[in-house]
Amino acid sequence: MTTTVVIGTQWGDEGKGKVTDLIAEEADLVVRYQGGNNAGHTVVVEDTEYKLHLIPSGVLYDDTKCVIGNGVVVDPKVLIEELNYLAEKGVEVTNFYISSKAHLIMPYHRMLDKAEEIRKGNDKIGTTGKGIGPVYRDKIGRLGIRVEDLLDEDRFATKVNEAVELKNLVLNNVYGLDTLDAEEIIAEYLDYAKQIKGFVTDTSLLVNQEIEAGKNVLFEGAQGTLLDIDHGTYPYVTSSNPTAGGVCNGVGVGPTKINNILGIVKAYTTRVGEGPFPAELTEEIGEHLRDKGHEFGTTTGRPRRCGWFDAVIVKYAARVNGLTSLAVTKLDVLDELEEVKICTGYKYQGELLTEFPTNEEILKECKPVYETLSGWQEDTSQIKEYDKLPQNAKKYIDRICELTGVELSILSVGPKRSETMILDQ
Ligand code: 2SA
Ligand code: GDP
Ligand code: MG
Repeated sequence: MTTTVVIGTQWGDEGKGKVTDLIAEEADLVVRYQGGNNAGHTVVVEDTEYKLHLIPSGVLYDDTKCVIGNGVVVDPKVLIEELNYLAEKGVEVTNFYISSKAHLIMPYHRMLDKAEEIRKGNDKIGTTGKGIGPVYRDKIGRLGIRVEDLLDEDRFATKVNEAVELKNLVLNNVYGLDTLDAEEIIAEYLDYAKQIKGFVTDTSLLVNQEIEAGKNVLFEGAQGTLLDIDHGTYPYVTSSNPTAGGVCNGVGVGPTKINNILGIVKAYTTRVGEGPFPAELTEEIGEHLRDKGHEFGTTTGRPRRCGWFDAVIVKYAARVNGLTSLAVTKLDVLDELEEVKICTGYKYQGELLTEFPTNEEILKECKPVYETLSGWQEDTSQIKEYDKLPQNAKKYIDRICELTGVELSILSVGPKRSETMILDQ
């Protein structure tokens, strides 16, 4: 039995979808534990690209069970659209389970997310507008509506009526928006209920039974460490815990059941949305990374901000997640550069910081301290064995591992399954 967590070590979009799909070949279960359809996980199989938002990236294997844990927030409209999208691509989703305790994204969550961002103006977070902050706020405030409520018509209607009464006051009085009709929402959602009720179960029981039976389980993180509500660059974060600790609460498994924590590391850094980013490159090289790496949001299409590899961040991710190994992705995107830089520390008011600061005001003022390495200027995308990599590419990867204190287990040089090297450990 092995349980592995796939964690984003930066600000998301490290290639978690690709790596999850790749190692899911050996998995019996792939489980999402946080976030919602703000996530965009891209999987490429042969020449077909799949963009997944809610359904775990194990879905492309026939026998793998896919689970949405209680820590995930579910927009049933999006879920049904995703099931239809997969069906159109010839993927039938059958081994699929949704926690009865997962919270539902309601229309007012999406509206409030967008309205709050507009109201914040220049101080906006840069959210995906999917209702993530407002739904988690209701969950913590004990006002949420869960998947299990959807399965009981009367209970659901009562909850929606109560919620809409309150939300309408805010939508109308604070944001000047039109009010919502509770009856319309109830009818719309009860229709979704018919389509998804067959998937709903006690997923904590299911996952624990599978672990007890010696099965291989993969926990697929969404977003990344620096977007974690507790450990990320608050307030420029998402509203869940993508870090490894989030697995236990978001699925209902104990920490003693978790074996490996695989940190997914992009060979450079990207961020989508607002907030501090010390190693950001705003000019030519940043644009080169964005073009060559196709760095545009998988969910929103927004251009991602790009920068050099930041070892301070990934060392921090190694600490807060207890990473056991690294999967470095997108090395091929750096192939053409004459030189590559690694941020090894920050200068803050004349002082050198080598640990990630906890305070946003400090981080905003941090200037990156770089170490420069020679580039390799060779195409790595067709290389299948680590030893065949150009010397300078190996030096770059070795330095990443040295600075972050974690060993490499996977190296990815392209979006496809075949463009990957799995190292002997
Ligand atoms: P939210 O919508 O409340 O979670 O936004 C809060 C912050 O979290 C960031 N965030 C993300 N960052 C990177 N990738 C994400 N998924 C999509 C992708 C994003 C997209 O795969 O490309 O398509 O734009 C993701 N989801 C949330 C977000 O940018 C805010 O900074
Ligand atoms: P996730 O949110 O962490 O799953 O990442 P996304 O799917 O949002 O973004 C990663 C993008 O990089 C996707 O378009 C992947 O197909 C692509 N990708 C993944 N690994 C590699 C790689 O090693 N090289 C290249 N060039 N692209 C990759
Ligand atoms: Mg993504």
